[in-house]
Amino acid sequence: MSLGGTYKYEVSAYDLSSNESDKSTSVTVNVKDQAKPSAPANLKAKAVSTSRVDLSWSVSTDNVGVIGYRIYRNGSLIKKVTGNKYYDKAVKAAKAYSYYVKAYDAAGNISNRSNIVKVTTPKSTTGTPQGKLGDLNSDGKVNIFDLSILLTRYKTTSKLADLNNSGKVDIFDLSILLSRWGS
Ligand SMILES: [Ca+2]
Ligand SMILES: [Ca+2]
Ligand SMILES: [Ca+2]
Repeated sequence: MSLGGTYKYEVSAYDLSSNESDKSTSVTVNVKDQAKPSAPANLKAKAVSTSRVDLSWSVSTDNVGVIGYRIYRNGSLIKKVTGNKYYDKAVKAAKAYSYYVKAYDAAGNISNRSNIVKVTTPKSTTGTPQGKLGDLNSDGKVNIFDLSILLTRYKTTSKLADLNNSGKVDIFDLSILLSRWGS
């Protein structure tokens, strides 16, 4: 018997002439669900940003019913969920992570683990200038137009042309722009 639940048994006896006896008093037996769910399959992980990995998998089956899933990151349980997806927002940029998932039922039986997936989050772009250094008009190239913009801001505190973040636009910024000329 693999199904968990409560079962009631009664016993009666027959003789050779098929006379049936009175039934015995009934006996009720609680059978604990001891069958674990199937392992979740097709686990997929995708790093959608520097701080988020999206997980999804195929649902497990169980003789009684799957209650939820346990999610493991780098071998440690990080979360229990009821559905078959999870967005891990506690990851850091430029790090490698491995994940697997296990299903569990109401009786506390835990499945074997799913396939293991490995994912690396992208590098953080925080703190670096948007676009190409020296491309002040953001047209994809460093050329005369950017030089013109820099020169109109020369000796000012314009952040746009202060390529080395020194607080003012001067010969050093001009030098950086010229070194990137044509790129
Ligand atoms: Ca079960
Ligand atoms: Ca430009
Ligand atoms: Ca500067």
